[in-house]
Amino acid sequence: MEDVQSHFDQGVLTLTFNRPQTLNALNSELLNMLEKQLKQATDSTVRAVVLTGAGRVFSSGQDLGELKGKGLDFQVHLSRYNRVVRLLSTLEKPVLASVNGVAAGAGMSLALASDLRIAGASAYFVTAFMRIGLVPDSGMSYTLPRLVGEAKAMELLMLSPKVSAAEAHAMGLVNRVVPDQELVSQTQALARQLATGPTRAYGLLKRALKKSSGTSLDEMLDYEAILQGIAGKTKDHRQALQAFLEKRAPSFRGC
Ligand code: T3D
Repeated sequence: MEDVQSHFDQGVLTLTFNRPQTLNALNSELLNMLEKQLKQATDSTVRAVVLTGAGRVFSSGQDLGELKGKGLDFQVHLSRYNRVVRLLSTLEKPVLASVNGVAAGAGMSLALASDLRIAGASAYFVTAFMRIGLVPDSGMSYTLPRLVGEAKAMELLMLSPKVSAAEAHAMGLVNRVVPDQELVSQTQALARQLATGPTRAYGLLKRALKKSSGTSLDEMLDYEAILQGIAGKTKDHRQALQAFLEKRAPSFRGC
């Protein structure tokens, strides 16, 4: 069985971490495969990506057996995570993390590097790094404070508490919490909604929000104008405008 299962349907590419015997712990092979799948997700037929986990959890984070067993070179190993996180962040289409069970350590990092998070009601998050004497990596020291604020991020990273789906929702860590038995159907419904949206504009939106966190309003106004110049030339924009004027629903094609 593949460490990352891939399923494509109606514009939605679903990538499922598939090492359930270790609670989908992330090892080198899985990360290499994930990187390959995410590169393929740049294909224009893919208009939304879902990340999820097989079995009872999303991911337990770094495979601790691999960490101990092989005496991994941290720099080499982290570069695998970093390539994956950069791909998630720069992929110009929506990425949705569907969190079942638990997202721990670098598993949580991958959920946070996604654009939206939907969680089952019994799911929980645990930063986990400090529990094994490591600092946050795979982007978590960047994404977590931006989602929940610096004080809360410090608490979650220092103390590594279990954060329930409801708590995660209240602090802005997840966008939606749904009954466990509806997680798959509601994830796919949301992903299909995104896959029928204005893909180019979503990609530009990602660029805008990424840039906004490290820039001034003045610079952002100029950058918005550049992005709008691109969005304004898309077929999706032109037909949506026409649809509005004709009082009908737009039909986006992602170009
Ligand atoms: O190079 C680098 O930079 C390293 C990068 C590090 C980034 C990180 O991700 S650091 C954080 C690593 N993750 C953890 O520390 C979490 C470890 N796991 C847990 O704390 C717990 O397993 C969970 C809270 C996730 C779930 O608990 P529970 O009670 O539901 O399950 P369990 O019984 O603990 O685990 C079930 C099995 O999965 C068990 O194996 P067994 O006994 O049935 O054969 C357990 O050993 C295995 N497992 C769970 N997590 C991992 C794992 N095996 C390998 N790696 C894991 N991360």
